[in-house]
Amino acid sequence: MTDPNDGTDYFRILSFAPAEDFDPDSNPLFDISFKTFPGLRYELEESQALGAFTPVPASRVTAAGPIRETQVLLSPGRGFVRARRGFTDVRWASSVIGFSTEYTTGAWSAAQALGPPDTYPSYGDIDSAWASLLPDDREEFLELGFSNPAPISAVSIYETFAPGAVSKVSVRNSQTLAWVEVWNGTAAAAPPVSRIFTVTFPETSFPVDAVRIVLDSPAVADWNEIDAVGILRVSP
Ligand SMILES: [Ca+2]
Ligand SMILES: [Ca+2]
Repeated sequence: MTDPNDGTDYFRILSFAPAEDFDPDSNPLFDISFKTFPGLRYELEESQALGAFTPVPASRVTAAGPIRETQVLLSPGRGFVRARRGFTDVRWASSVIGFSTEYTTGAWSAAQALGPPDTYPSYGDIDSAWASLLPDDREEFLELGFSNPAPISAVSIYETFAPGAVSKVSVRNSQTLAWVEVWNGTAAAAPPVSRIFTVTFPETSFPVDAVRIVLDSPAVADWNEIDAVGILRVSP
């Protein structure tokens, strides 16, 4: 997991080297490996000298996977390449559709999971995050709506107290209102710090207007609190 709010931690060039058949004039081909947060857009730029970079045409860049093994073919005579980061939009939940329980209708209510994070990166039993009524009573769930339905490929869950209980994530097709499970896993207590738990999956073929998060609350002691939920589209 990587933290999109931490500017030092989500875009790392792991290696950068001329490709095997590199030639500065006839084949200025570089192998680049870097790691990005899902949803992060990156652009490669080239220049003849440091200072005047122009974008490398997308047709000359290949990339795959969360750790991207990229090959970039520079224009002849261009000796420098750099990567620039940018975001796809993270969209925050805008309405509560349903929930299993909530601690109160105000503090720790389901509505506390709407909008951008306002608890994270703080950690603790803080009332600006959703908490269930009881700490370890039952399987809990939260259903949140998003405006402007669009295909997505990642859901980021901001867990700000007793993380690790998420056991299932589903998304809703805005056209059919059918729920589709996109991730499941085994709940297990995570270290007691706030975290952004991001699940990624192949981009949906349909626009998404809601996310359902299931928590195996009994499996992770204490209130498993969620501050915010974002949806993203991996790029490019
Ligand atoms: Ca619990
Ligand atoms: Ca919140």
